[in-house]
Amino acid sequence: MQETRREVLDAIADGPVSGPDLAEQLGVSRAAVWKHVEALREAGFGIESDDAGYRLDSVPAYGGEAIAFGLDAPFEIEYHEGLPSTNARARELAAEGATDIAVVADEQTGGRGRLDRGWVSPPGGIWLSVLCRPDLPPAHAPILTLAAAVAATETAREAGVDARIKWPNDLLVPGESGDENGDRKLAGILTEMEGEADRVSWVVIGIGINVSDDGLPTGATGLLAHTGSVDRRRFVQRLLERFDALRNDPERVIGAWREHALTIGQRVRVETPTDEIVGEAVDVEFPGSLVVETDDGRIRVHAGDCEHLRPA
Ligand code: BT5
Repeated sequence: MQETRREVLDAIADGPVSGPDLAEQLGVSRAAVWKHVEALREAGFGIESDDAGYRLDSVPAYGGEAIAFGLDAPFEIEYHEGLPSTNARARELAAEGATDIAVVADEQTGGRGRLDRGWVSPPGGIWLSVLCRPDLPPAHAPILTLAAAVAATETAREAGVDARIKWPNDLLVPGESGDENGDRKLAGILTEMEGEADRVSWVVIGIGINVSDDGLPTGATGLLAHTGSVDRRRFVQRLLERFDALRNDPERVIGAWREHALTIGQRVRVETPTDEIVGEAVDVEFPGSLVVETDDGRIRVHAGDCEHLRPA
C-alpha cells in the first residue's frame, strides 16, 4: 500500500482525527488527505466522518489494501480478483526485478501444481505466491518450501484445523483413526526459482489453501469443513508473518516441520525422477531431504512424489 495511505489508515484506526490535523501530522495537503480517504473508501474501508473528524469503522473482508493493513511483515500485496496463476504473475514481477511481493487472487483460472499438473482454484480460496530473493545457494532453496509448509500448517492449526505436513510440502487433514486412506489434501505448494551456480536469483513460492470444498477433486478438503468460519484476510496476514519469521531461521524450520509431519514414522513409496524408493520415513534433514530406511540402508531423497503406504 502507498505509504501515506497506510499512515492515514493507522491514524484514523486509533479514533477520530480531523482533516487538518491529519494533513499536518502527515505533512500533506488537506486535499491529499481527502483523496486518500476517498481511495480507501473505494477499496471498501468504512470511514466515518463527522465533526470530530475521520474514523475507521470497518475493514474490507479481503483484497490488497485489506491484507496490507495491519500486516506485520515486509511484503507488498498485489491483489487480483482473477488470474490464470499467481505463480505466473509473480514470475513476471521477478523478471521486472521486483522482490518481497505477495500476489494474491480470489480465483485462479489456470492454477498449476507440480510437474505440470493442474490446481483447481475456485473463487473464495486462498491462492497466493510470494516472490523473494534470498541470499541462498540454489541447493538450499527447498528450505523455503518447507518454511512455507510450516507457516501454512501453523496458521491452519491456529484457525482450528488439524493440518499436518506430508513430505515435501502437502498439507493434509488426517482421516478418522483406523481410516488410513481418509487423509485429505488441504493445501499444496509450488516453488519455482531461477539462479546462478552459487546464488538464487529469485524464488516464487506458490501456496494454495482450499477454503470451501465445493468443486474440488476427490481426496481434497477445505478449511471450512473443519472450522466454523475463515477470515481469509487474517489467514494471509498470519501466513506471511510466519513465513517472514521462518525464512531466516532454518533451524526452527526443520524442527517445526518434524513436529507437524505426518510422513515421519510412516511406510512410504517415493517416486523420484529416476527411481522408486520404499521404506520407512525416519527423518527430514536440511534443506528438506527425506531420510528413508530401506532394506538396502538409509537413503536421502531430495525430491519426488511421496505416497503413504499402509503399514506392512
Ligand atoms: C501441488 O501440486 O500441490 C502444488 C499446488 C500449488 C497451488 C498454488 S495456488 C497459488 C499458486 N499458483 C499456482 O498456479 N499454483 C500455486 P501437486 O503436488 O502436483 O498436486 C496437484 C494434484 O493435486 C492434482 O493433480 C490433483 O490431483 C490435486 N488437486 C488439484 N487441485 C486441488 C485442490 N484444490 N485441492 C487438493 N488437491 C488438488
